[in-house]
Amino acid sequence: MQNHKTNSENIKQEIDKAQNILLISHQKPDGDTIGSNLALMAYLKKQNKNVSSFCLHKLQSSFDFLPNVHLITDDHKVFTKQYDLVISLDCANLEYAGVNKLMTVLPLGYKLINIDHHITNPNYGDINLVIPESSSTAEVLYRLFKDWQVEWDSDIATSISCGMITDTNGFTNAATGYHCLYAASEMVRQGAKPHDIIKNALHNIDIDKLRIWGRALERLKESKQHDIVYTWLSQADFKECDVDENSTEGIINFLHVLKDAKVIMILTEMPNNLIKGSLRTEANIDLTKLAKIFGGGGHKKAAGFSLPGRLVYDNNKLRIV
Ligand SMILES: [Mn+2]
Repeated sequence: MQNHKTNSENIKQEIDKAQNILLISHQKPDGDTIGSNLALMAYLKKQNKNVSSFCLHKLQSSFDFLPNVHLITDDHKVFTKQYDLVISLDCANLEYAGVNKLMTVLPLGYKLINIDHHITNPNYGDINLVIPESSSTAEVLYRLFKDWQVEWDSDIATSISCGMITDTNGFTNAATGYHCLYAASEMVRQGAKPHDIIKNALHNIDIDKLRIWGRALERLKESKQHDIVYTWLSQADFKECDVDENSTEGIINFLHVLKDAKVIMILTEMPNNLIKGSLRTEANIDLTKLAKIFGGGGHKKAAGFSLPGRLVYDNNKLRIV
């Protein structure tokens, strides 16, 4: 069991001592890992620290509205420099973050601080602040900043809000608790504009993408026997709608609007003769057990797997061949 207050003080002490600091966001970045990174960067810059900030993948343009987002780089060279501190944000582990190999290049002598909210986080840092009850890493950071009595500004408030809003899907998922909403209201007081953040970071789907969502929606099938609602998308769909497989992100979260669906599944044909399965539930079911049958894994409420093959639908039946 971590003592948050002690960890919070330890982190503050390490930051006070450090001059050169590297911040790390996870690959395939979302609004939480980016918002947390930028909020901490803004604070560190105010303390006159030299800050480098890394994410393996280029950021989507939907994050362009965030203050100083251009300072996050995907240039591997940042790993050749000497740091006093390396701080990972929203990274359940370093492999998931996409940096485990790059970290081996880092000159030794740094301390690793791990700030996160994933329950699966194995506390891989020298100092760990992992709060699974938090809606987002941004909310963990909010608590830190409260402990440190940080002077808020609208840039910090916007970045923290972005993390909380995106990880709770606009304050709609089960992680949206009292602490999250309290923090969110204070961030609005400090200059964050929730409507702008939602508009930029969540309501940003273009027409081609929505068309492929439409295909997935019109094919929805229900298996009463297995308590599952499912749909699928083929390579032909992606070609015809002129989008790639990433455009399916978001469909499965949208399907939470379904009444009485215990398990939701989307099967997606990938280009390399693989079929990707995504599973979600809001019921008290452990989806990792289902995913494991197909060699996959994940979280209780969100899991996935990959299978070789192609999807064929005929005679009202979906088959993998
Ligand atoms: Mn997160």
